[in-house]
Amino acid sequence: MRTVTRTWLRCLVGALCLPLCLPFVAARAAPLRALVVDQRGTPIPDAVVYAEPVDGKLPPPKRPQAVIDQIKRRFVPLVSVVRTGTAVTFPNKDNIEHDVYSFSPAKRFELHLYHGVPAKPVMFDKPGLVVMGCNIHDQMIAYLLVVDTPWFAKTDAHGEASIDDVPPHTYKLTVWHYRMLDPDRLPSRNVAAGSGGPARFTLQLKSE
Ligand SMILES: [Cu+2]
Repeated sequence: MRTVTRTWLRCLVGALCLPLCLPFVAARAAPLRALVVDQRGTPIPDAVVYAEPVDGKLPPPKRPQAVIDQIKRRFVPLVSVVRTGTAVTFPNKDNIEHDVYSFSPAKRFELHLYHGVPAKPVMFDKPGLVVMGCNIHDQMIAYLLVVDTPWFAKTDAHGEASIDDVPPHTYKLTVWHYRMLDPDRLPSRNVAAGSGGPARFTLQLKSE
């Protein structure tokens, strides 16, 4: 009798849990992929690809943080992408001082001559492009694209980017590169997550 009751209870629990679990199974994450080439068909590294859900539903931010180093009088990496509201730290790993600044409308700031890690990170609270330099070393430049989504990636040496673990949905995929001829008109396309092959984008680039 006890065994029968236990089996019956298990069935009941299973029947109750199944509908509760289904949404989680259905909401399994899928990748979004892109291939970015220039006007000659050459794959482009360091292009930013970001995905905004077409219904505008975004997960709440989790106090995102990022790091942009200064190594051998260069910013590393040259190109970064972060979600709006990200705190970025700028460690100086050289044994000379740097003075990091930006005049970009999305974020004006200056970290006066310093060594090591600045005490406070810089908060990037507006979307847009932030171009950074060093007041001492003119050749130093870095690009930070601030976007209103947590789903983004950069293309690798093969021009490929994969935005992993996005909930299954349709997204507006947008592409940006720091050498784009027309940065005011970013190419974009609606793509369903997990829909197979990469979305191909051709960018018109300035020569280096
Ligand atoms: Cu410098």
